[in-house]
Amino acid sequence: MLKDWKPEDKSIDKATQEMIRKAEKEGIETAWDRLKAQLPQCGYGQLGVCCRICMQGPCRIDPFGNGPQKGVCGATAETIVARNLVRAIAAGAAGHSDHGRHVVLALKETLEHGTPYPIKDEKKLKDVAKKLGVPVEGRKAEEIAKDLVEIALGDFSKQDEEIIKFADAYANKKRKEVWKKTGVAPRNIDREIVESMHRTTMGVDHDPLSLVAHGIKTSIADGWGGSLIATEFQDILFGTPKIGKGEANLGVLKEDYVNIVIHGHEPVLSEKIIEAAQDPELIELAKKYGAKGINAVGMCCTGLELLMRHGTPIAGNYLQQELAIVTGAVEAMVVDVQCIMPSLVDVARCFHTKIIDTSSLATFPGAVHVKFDEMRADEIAREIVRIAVENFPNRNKDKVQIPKGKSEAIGGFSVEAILEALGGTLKPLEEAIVSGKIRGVVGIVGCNNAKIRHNHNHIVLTDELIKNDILIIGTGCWATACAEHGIFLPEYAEKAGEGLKSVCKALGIPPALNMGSCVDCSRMLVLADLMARDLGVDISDLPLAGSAPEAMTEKAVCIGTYFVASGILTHLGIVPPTVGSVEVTKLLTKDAMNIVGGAFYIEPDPIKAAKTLIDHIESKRKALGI
Ligand code: CUV
Ligand code: SF4
Repeated sequence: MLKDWKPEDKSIDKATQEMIRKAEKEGIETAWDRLKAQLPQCGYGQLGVCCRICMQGPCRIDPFGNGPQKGVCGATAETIVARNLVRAIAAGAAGHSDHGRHVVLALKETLEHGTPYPIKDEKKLKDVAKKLGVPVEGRKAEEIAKDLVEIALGDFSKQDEEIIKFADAYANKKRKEVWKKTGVAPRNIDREIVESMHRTTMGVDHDPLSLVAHGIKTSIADGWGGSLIATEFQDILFGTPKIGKGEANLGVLKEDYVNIVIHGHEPVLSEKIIEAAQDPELIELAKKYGAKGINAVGMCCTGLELLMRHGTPIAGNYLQQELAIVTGAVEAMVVDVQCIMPSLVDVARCFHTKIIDTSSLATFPGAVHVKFDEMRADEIAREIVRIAVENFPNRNKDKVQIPKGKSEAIGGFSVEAILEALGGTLKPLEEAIVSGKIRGVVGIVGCNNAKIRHNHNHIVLTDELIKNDILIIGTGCWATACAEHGIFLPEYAEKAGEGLKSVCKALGIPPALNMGSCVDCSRMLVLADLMARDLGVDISDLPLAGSAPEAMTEKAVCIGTYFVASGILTHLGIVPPTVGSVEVTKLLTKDAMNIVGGAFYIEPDPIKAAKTLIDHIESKRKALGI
């Protein structure tokens, strides 16, 4: 099937296709080539029935019933699939939550030793404090912040059996009751992740039900804990996003400028790099080397953080990272953690591009290592930008080809910005939903996946839903995809159904709203929770659904799971490695609905998926009597 795998079949985006063609012509290997080399992929792995947890393995279960039905220890397909799933959730939760911890520690450093990260958003600080019951009247920002740091770190370390403080403060009562009744209220973010590893190590938990339940608990610790903490503390330190303009796609790279691409996840790094890129001294230096200036742009989730807060251009999403280098115009790609292909170093070798790794926990062999340290953030950021600038004379002009493709995009839809746009309450939105102008809301998240035509599912699903008067909110690589395809423009409302179109026109907003990076999926939870409180119902009663149409990472598995745990039907556009167990599949796609009010729904075809999500939303409306 992939013998004739053309650039047009790999991505729906013209700029991306152009760079795939350039890579092919120049013999540069990309993710699609490596996927092709992997085919056919292992059937056992695809079903999730392979176990490597102990050294008696690897064990695998024959899905057709002819070969072995148990591993050496006696584990069945049900146990093996459930264990693999829980480990994926734990890894995803770890990624988001460790990121959250880093932000809290940055604020702690600021309070104790004065880092170059002052508190930028005192209003947000006070809002978060009020939610958590921290007194604010007559207190200095630093005092309030100190209490918040303590509570957040407590959620990573407390040893009692009570629900973590952030989930307790942010989730509505009805939702918390569901969690308590089911025994999935998380007690400590780190502890749930550790317990996931403990339960799934050789010879511990073998019951798919209790395993999946603990996976759900761990995911809640992420969505209503680690990720939420990341978002809230980032807003406090770097400012809460406001509605504003930006640009997206490979075309944001500039031929005559020093191009720096900032790729990864944690704004603690990217915030400082874009500051340093505006340093007059470094701009002078760039000019001395014959460039017109410095062009710092984002990539993947850290790019979304910058786009949300500063309108910084974003060069692309996950599957475009290698292609940014293929333009031949990138002086440096600066990376920290998560979703960064180790192959970047190989692609960079075909050009003058320097890959600079900065996180003490992520080293890329062959990269330049400039490890980041909050205390010396300004100095290190300048050093990184200087490396890029000094690399400009090494650029080979003959190898440069920057695709024209880019689009403008409105973003910055934090919950606060949405409320402000609506005049302080969600009422106008809720009224539009009750009146039926907007039928419901779908939150779309997550990744690209080399197995899925790049951006295809994101765009087709979004188009189909807005046509049916469903407002879309979302984050991650979905957001970049929409930004690239012009969906985040108010005029795109023309493509929406009559009802949604009229609401968008009245408010001057696009029919799909960019809420930020992956950790900002917590913003969607907060929004859904606010709506539930206003209407006096639980999140599971609302006409909502979720989707990860091009899911790829373990983080996406975790996000999907906490959407389900929050009472939301969640679509997956790729068949997850859980289908090797009938029981686990039934648990996730059916039984969960009766237990937590949400479930997974698997459908690779985005048009079919849209239909099911619409039907689900209509059934929720009916139950609400609207
Ligand atoms: Ni954190 S997790 S591929 S960059 S959204 Fe994009 Fe987003 Fe998935 Fe990664
Ligand atoms: Fe095999 Fe059991 Fe060891 Fe897994 S834990 S590798 S199924 S013996």
